[in-house]
Amino acid sequence: MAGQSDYFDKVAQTVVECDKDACIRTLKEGLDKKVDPLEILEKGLGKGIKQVGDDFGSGKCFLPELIGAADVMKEGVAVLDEKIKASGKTRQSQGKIVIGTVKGDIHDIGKSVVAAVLQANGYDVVDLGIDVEDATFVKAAQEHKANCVAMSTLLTLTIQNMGVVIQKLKEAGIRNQVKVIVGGAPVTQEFADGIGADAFGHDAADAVRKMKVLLGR
Ligand code: B1M
Repeated sequence: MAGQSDYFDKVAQTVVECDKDACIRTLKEGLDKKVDPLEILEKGLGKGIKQVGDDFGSGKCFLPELIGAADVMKEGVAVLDEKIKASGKTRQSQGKIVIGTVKGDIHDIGKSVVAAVLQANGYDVVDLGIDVEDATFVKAAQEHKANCVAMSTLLTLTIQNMGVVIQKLKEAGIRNQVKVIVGGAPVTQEFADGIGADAFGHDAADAVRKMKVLLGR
């Protein structure tokens, strides 16, 4: 598609303006022209929501705008999600992952993107949702015989809950049976090392790269 960067800017602008109809219309235009859905997500929708987040952080916009933009982003992700999942070529399962946003945190867009991209890459993904209790991660890992527990958070306030889950996995005696990967805006490699996680994913594509190394497949 000619002028892809203009196209991504146009997608981003629909999020900034909280214009759901324009967003869906613009996404469909791109998909019809075979623009990569993951690129639309990261360079278009992602850019728009980041702009709104920065404006919110600096007091240029307020919670209603943040909520409105997040709604548009979610609708947009749902349109792209199907295409991203369908792009998975692998049939044989590469492993089972339970994923969720940790207790106290209701941000679900990034976690859902990571889940969709892992699924597209052949992993069986059990999405526990948002505000997930520590014990729920442990129970789900046991019930689903998961190979990996994946945790997301966007809040500095809740980041420590990732370490708590790792502690609970140890107490349940299953820490050596499951790998742990963590990610989300405030999470760093240093933090992941500090709490004893096996890996840190910078973004969805990085999460897949790390997962391949972790599960050796
Ligand atoms: Co909130 N919010 N928010 N928010 N929000 C942030 C995170 C914030 C940085 C905004 C700001 O102040 N500039 C700030 C956090 C500050 C901090 O703690 N450091 C913040 C705040 C303060 C809050 C509230 C407390 C606001 C309030 O109520 N006063 C509140 C939280 C309530 C709670 O959770 N208890 C709140 C609420 C909300 C909304 C509900 C309005 C909405 C979320 C809607 C939803 O998710 N359904 C929202 C949004 C949209 C944002 C921003 C603008 C965007 C987040 C997003 O969806 N990004 C965000 C600012 C920002 O990020 N610039 C902000 C797009 C998404 C694709 O990216 O989630 O980063 P992201 O995921 C990426 C990577 O991080 C990574 O891969 C993903 C794909 O590339 N990744 C992983 C994520 N998880 C991973 C896991 C992995 C690997 C990679 O392995 C397991």
